Amino acid sequence: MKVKQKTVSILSVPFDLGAGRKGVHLSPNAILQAGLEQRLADAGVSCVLEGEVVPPSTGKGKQNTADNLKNLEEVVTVNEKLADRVEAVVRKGQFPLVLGGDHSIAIGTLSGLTRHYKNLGVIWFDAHSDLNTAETSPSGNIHGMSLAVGLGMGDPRLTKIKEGGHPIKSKHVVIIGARSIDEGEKAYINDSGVTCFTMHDIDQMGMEEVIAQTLDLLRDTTDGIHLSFDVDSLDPLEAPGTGTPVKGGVSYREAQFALRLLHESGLITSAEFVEVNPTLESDNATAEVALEFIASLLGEQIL
Ligand code: Z70
Ligand code: MN
Ligand code: MN
Ligand code: MN
Repeated sequence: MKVKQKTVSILSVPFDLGAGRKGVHLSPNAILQAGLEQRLADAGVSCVLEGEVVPPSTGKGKQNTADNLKNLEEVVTVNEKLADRVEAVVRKGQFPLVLGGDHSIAIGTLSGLTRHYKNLGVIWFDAHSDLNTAETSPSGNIHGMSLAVGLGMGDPRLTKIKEGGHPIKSKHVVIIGARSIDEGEKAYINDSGVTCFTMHDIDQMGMEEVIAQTLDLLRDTTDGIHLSFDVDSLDPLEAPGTGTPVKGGVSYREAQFALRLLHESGLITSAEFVEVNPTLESDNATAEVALEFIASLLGEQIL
């Protein structure tokens, strides 16, 4: 049976001030120029372009580095705007598809979603766990803190964006693909009830079982599931255009399999794709990989 799909609303967030390297702001256009709209149309998915969440002008920045929160003001501003936009899309009954930008924009996406979903599940594909706070972060880059903020931890100027939203519970968060986890993050994962399938777990269990266990955990306990997909979860040999590559990642095929299984589950209610940096490669390969995954998640069939 073919279930009528929701209209997909595409929000572009050309923002890179949460990351340590410039260039990831070019990602939304790179993915759109790779042919996203046409691909979705061909797959029978109706979509609307919601345009850009315009980030504040760059240039100031760095003045908050004393708090180990780089570009804090800009991160707060863009995420407040994004949260309102995501909330509006959900209220219209549409499926928010957010194109980052660096992963700090998950702060706004999660904030907007939790104003609607009372028990949001989160699947976080990433080489990292993004569970730092200013106290534990080795870099001060807020893209390494966004999942922590989603869970209510960190500087109040960041966590207040979620005010009015229902708290995300740690037992409803599943990280997949992690292989670079800082000491403070390890302590949190071990104490908190967050589920983390590391690369070792994927090697041992296989991606099919990882996704099955993820969905078993979230299916009956959540009222919506957000997929936050950081392309650095992939092996850098297959997705080199990203700012913080870590070797030994998820293969293209494993990720495709995962995204098709997530589509088949019918449980995913929103998604974001982040950390494609077109300046770090001469072709558009990593944006094209992101496009393939978006198409699979939204139901494109091989045959
Ligand atoms: C490190 C930090 C990170 C993405 C790098 C790295 C975090 N744990 N996230 N690239 N996407 O600085 O917090
Ligand atoms: Mn608001
Ligand atoms: Mn990330
Ligand atoms: Mn990452």
